[in-house]
Amino acid sequence: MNKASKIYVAGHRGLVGSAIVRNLKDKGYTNIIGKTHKELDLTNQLEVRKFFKEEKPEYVFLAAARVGGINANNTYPADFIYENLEIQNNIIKAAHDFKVEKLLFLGSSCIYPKECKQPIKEEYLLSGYLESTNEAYAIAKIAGLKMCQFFKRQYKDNFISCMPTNLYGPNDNFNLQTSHVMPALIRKFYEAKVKKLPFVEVWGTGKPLREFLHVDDMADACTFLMENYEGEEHVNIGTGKEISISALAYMIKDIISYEGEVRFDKGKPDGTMRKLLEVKKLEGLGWKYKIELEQGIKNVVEYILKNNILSL
Ligand code: GFB
Repeated sequence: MNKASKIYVAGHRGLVGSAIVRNLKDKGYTNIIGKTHKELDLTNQLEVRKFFKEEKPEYVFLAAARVGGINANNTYPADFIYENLEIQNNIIKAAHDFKVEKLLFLGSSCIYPKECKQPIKEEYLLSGYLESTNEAYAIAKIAGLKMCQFFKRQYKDNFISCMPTNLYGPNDNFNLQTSHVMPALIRKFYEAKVKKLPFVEVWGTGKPLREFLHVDDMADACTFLMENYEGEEHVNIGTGKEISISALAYMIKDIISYEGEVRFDKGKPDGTMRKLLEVKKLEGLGWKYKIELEQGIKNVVEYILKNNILSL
């Protein structure tokens, strides 16, 4: 990839895609293209083919996806499997037909089995049953990474995949019904502080462990892989560190200086109890995360206040 290469970031306005665009610009890449959902419906095969034929991108970051937290995944499994398969099938096949130099497909750590040995090595994929709350999304993502592998194997396409852990950062979804835990808890604690509410409700038992990576680190790893990795196997992206949902809640409570109570709603699902990625492969290639969790959360809080994201 050289600095003038034409790079298409699919999903350039989302949490992940927007971070990749920022990272590419910071590194001096000048020819980055993106299309909004209105301009290009990625579930429409004809539109996607027309776009690739006309624009002829040389590099593709496939960061467009239907995503959401545990509740959204659990409530809309048909939409999650269908839309994600459509988006990735259309882009990967068009990238093949219109001779894209290299493509990076982004998945998620939920592709691994529910009862997986920890920390999770890349090779543990498909070694057991999936977590039911996000099975639809995980199956679509597994299909995407396998598709990249098989196009590489059969046609020698330079298509690679990475599997980031739970992400957070600017441009996240702060809708409490569909978001992931990090933006949800930041919103809940902030609202509770402003509205002087007596308690904040945290879903589940608080016992599940999660690994969180700031999206700017993830984007840096994606550019790094695009520049340096050509293997058939996908690569985990994470910190190698985990925290319980309960400890995360108290960390956010402290950062926001909320004085009320924390309550756990055990009627809500915990999801998988643990999904810590092993990141030795990525570290062996020469990349490591930089942003520590507490600092990353402070950055997000600053960002929402500065941009009035929650508009309370
Ligand atoms: O981030 P999250 O929605 O998704 O939830 P997953 C993580 C944990 O936080 C679960 C708990 O144990 C939730 O029950 N939690 C506590 C909350 N309070 C809240 C809250 O207010 N909102 C939310 N959303 N959670 C997703 C998958 O799994 O992770 C996707 O569904 C994807 O497929 C993504 O892989 C990265 O970590 O459980």
